[in-house]
Amino acid sequence: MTIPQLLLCLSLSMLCISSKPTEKKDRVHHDPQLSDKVHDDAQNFDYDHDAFLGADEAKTFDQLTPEESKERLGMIVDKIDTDKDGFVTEGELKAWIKKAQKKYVYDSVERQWQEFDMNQDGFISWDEYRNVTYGTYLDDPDPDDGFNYKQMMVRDERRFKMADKDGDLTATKEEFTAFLHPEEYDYMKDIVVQETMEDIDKNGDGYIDLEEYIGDMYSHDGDADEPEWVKTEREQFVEFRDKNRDGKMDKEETKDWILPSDYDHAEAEARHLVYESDQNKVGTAPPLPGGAPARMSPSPHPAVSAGAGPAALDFTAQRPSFPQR
Ligand SMILES: *[C@@H]1O[C@H](CO)[C@@H](O)[C@H](O)[C@H]1NC(C)=O
Ligand SMILES: [Ca+2]
Ligand SMILES: [Ca+2]
Ligand SMILES: [Ca+2]
Ligand SMILES: [Ca+2]
Repeated sequence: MTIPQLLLCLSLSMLCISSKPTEKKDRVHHDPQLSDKVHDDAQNFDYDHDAFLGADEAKTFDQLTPEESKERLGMIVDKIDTDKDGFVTEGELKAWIKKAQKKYVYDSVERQWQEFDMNQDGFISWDEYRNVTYGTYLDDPDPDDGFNYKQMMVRDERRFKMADKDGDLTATKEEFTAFLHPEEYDYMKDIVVQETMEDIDKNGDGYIDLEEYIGDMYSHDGDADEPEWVKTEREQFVEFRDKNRDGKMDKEETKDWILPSDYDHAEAEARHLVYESDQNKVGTAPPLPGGAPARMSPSPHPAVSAGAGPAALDFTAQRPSFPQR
């Protein structure tokens, strides 16, 4: 998918949302955006900067003097160049951008970590998590606030055990991240699908039929006529969700729906930045024969000195190499 196609998709999906009279539950897990800015290098490089640094970090760059941002960038380029050969490859760039993209995931785990690691040993045991989350319920197993804590706890325990790769009932930071953000981990995808199916499959037959699918996103509330978007969803179910046309969604079909293999923003952006740096023909090693990876920014940090590297990575000017319009 090209960027214009992507933008078209995005604006179409906005149209859908704004035309919905009732709130629709979104079951689909999307990759987080690299930036909420428009990607148009003819205007500015805000998108590239957000992608490269993460939006928060990019914001702090706006407040730095050119000298300060050069110094900061120098340190960052060092970190991107993981094998320390003085070149930043497309692969290294992609890994870096992915990390920036997932930053909100790691931030949310950091925020919650202290709360659960009661004995501060650097791990979160299932007992710790259960006590913190369900302590009040365990003390008084019969609260009348309408929540089924028992069911929630059983579900959490199942997910915790799935995230706990080595089965010691204790989560490392990585395992706890998989527990809190299972959609980010391949080995957790089955449980994401399972939990979603359990939510929607009201008759418990292990499948999602058309009425269950619609019932999850729309409640009639006595309305005689269904809104247009619900009719569209019915068509979606028949045309796209129920691939083998047996009238219901099985595990695989549900997985395709809620965990679509999205357009890889990180890979596209890495390629774009490398291409951008090749266009400038400054400080770029010629591509090696035999399909060696495209490289950019030979050592020490030419990308950092204003005007001498890929323009998209020049943080020292607002609109680096493009003529003012
Ligand atoms: C959890 O709470 C129970 C009951 O209060 C207590 O006996 C147990 O030691 C607690 N476990 C942890 C890991 O804090
Ligand atoms: Ca602990
Ligand atoms: Ca473990
Ligand atoms: Ca069912
Ligand atoms: Ca089917």
